[in-house]
Amino acid sequence: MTTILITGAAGLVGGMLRSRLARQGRTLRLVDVRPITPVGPAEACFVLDICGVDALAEVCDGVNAVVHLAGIATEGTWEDIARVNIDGTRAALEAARRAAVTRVALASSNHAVGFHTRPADGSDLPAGCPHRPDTYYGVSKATMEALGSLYADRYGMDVAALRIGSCFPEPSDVRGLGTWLSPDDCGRLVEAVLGAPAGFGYRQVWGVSANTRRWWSLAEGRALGYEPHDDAEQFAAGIPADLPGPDYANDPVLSRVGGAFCDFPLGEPG
Ligand code: 15L
Repeated sequence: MTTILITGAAGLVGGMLRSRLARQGRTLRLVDVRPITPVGPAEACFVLDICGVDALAEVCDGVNAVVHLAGIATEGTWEDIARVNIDGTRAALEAARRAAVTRVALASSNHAVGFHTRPADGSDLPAGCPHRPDTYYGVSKATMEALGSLYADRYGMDVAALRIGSCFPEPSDVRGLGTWLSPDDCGRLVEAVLGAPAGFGYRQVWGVSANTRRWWSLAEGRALGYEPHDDAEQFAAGIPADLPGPDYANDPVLSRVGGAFCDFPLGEPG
């Protein structure tokens, strides 16, 4: 893959991915509403509204894959979420299609399925579990997945929806010890999607590291070639709330996929 377009490249995950997707002979096209400076020698920045399909399709010309990260990253008003996250995802997929780009990675979120709880038998929650969004934000990610499935079925595109957990430099709380996606594993996951053999259609995978306390399945990611290396447990000693021992079955934050998002007031920007 020699030319990759990243939408929302000025955001947190975009910033972590740029260096991790850099390869000899590869160019990154960085799209955002905010200008990005500085850019590297193998990067080009395009300041665009994510809902502008025509301009986006022009920037997609000659691209091998789109990594769609653009969007509001937490709860917001319905109007904002609908425009930026839902219209924006439709625009990214439609622009890719018009430019004959056949591979797209979508930054979905655990909040598309936030009301699922830990399986009582201790098994991993599959990435194919039905939508149970916890917020308007979660609805936008469920819709993102539906749009990805639509474009894969209609146009034969390969679209992977990455149900990202907590992608930060380090986990910050007990929940994060299970839900963390390390920046390096995030790079590995996207690279796996870019390198998977053509024709995989639509896939949903969890974006999570090989955490000791993980309870989301890695099977679907591994089937695409993702092999995580990191484990949040290395940070456990620095997380004080880990004492005297978390109640994973009953604590409302720890027992549900979406944690505290399940109790966020709907439509109130976080
Ligand atoms: C998300 O989808 C958010 O974008 C991120 O900020 C975190 O809150 C994360 O989920 C999480 O669940 O930890």
